[in-house]
Amino acid sequence: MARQDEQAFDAIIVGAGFAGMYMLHKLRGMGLSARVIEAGTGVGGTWYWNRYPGARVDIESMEYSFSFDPALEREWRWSERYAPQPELLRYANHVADRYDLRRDISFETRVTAARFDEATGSWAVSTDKGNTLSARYCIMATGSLSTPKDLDFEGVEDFKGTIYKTYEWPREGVDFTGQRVGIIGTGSSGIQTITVVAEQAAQLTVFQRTPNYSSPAWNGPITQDYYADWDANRDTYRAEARTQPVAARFGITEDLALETAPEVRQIEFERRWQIGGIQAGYPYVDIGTDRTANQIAADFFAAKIRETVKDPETAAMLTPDTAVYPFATKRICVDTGYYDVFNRDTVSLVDIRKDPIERFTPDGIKTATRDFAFDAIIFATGFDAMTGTISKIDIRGRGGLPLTEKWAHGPRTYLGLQVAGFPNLFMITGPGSPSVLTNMIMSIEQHVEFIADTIAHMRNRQLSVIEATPDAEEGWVAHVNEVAAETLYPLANSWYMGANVPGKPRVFLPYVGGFPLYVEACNDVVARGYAGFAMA
Ligand code: NA7
Repeated sequence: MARQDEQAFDAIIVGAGFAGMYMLHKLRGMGLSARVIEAGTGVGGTWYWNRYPGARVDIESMEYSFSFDPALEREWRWSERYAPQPELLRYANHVADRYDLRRDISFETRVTAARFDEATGSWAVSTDKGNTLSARYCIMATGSLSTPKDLDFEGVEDFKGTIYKTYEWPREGVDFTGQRVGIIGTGSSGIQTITVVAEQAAQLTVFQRTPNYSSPAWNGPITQDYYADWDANRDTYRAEARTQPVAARFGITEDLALETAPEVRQIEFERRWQIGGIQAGYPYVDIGTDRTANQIAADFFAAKIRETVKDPETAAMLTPDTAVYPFATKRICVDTGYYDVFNRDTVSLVDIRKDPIERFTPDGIKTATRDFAFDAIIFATGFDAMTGTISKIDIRGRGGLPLTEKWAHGPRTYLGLQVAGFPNLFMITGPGSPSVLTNMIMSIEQHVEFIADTIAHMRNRQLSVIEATPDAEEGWVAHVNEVAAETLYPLANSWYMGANVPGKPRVFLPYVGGFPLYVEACNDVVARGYAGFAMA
């Protein structure tokens, strides 16, 4: 009997990254029992798994930290403007310690299935340890980029050297000194890895399928003055972040590139480049919606690449083609000396659209025209984003309907929080919410607080089942698509579109309306008595 009681909770939370940790803290504060199930041996999610060299956050550290507790914010001091992965992991551990979270987290346990029991209105959650827990609420805090893509190259197993994956990097680190290294992938993970490995390797060969836009981080230590300013203006800065589409202080205005004189534009682009980071790509709103405005931004970035990379042919290869994807329709990377790396004699770039990888060999990689010999090959090939992890769990809703079946043509959600037919199941930063287009920490906080408030609302009214209505879901999906169609985003074969995973439906996954509009929509739903949710 006692054992059974131990297995029944108010909520099961899947994942102990920032979302899962804050959700646990919040529910506990309401006097609810919750258990977090986490596959890793520790907390931290993304920052637990992605330990590759050079891994760091691309939103400024102070903004990429919890705002829910000003005391936590005051006592934690980041060392760098863009914190490196080990420090982000220390922060995650600090949060776990500070709020004594670990006692309610089961580590090294993976959730394999979750079934809704219509008779009891609760979820049965099974794990790879062979046990099944039951809970009123099942909350997916599974992260947006947490399932790596399959390695789709022939002959990988033949390679006699060592294969590394950015998302499963050895904890002890790797020293590439004297080695011949190949790397596949030039997204954010690849770019960050390349800049560090280039300093060690005897030879580094970068296999690029699609070049990315990258802006300089101008990373460096955070000064005492910075902290004095932040401490004095903290409330203003946090409030300002919430007014921005990306939920970070990017200084995004309503200005249009097409209505601004070229010389004024140039000054503004240059000013932003000198500040650095993702915001460098967002001086004008029409860059995201108008081809001509978009090209202006692309041209500015292209000129920066040409200025930095000495070999014109390499510079051209590193420059994205807006006919392939418009500027910033793939997430802009933030780097420390990326383009400069290609001025080293020891670094070379292979355009695998022109010279495709045919297969891996015992010695390395064979492309259509060349054989490369390597001691190590690094995969930085990305993730089955936003739906990959949720879809790997056998989730069944009303009538035993599998979520994967419901989502066969792409995810359908209400507000990115719930799915019709799957009562009491919540997603934190799920598909259909701003999530990956924003400062994740802010979006996580907003979702956790929405879910907690919703559960409190239900408890106060002695309600125990909440479910998005099919109409509300239909309306939200249509709205998500409409807003995306007004932008250039759908033109790119990006992971936002599911286009990086063969066979995945081509649907724009996040909500591009921006954080403030989204928050307004959520607040409006609450003000209208949780419109679009059926409660019983
Ligand atoms: P990304 O951004 O998806 O980058 C993956 C990279 O790997 C990208 O350059 C891909 O080229 C390349 N790739 C993927 N599959 C292949 C194959 N089969 N052959 C050659 N090249 C391939 O993932 P990241 O981990 O770098 O970053 C994800 C997010 O994390 C990032 O946006 C930040 O938000 C943090 P492609 O562009 O598909 O042609």
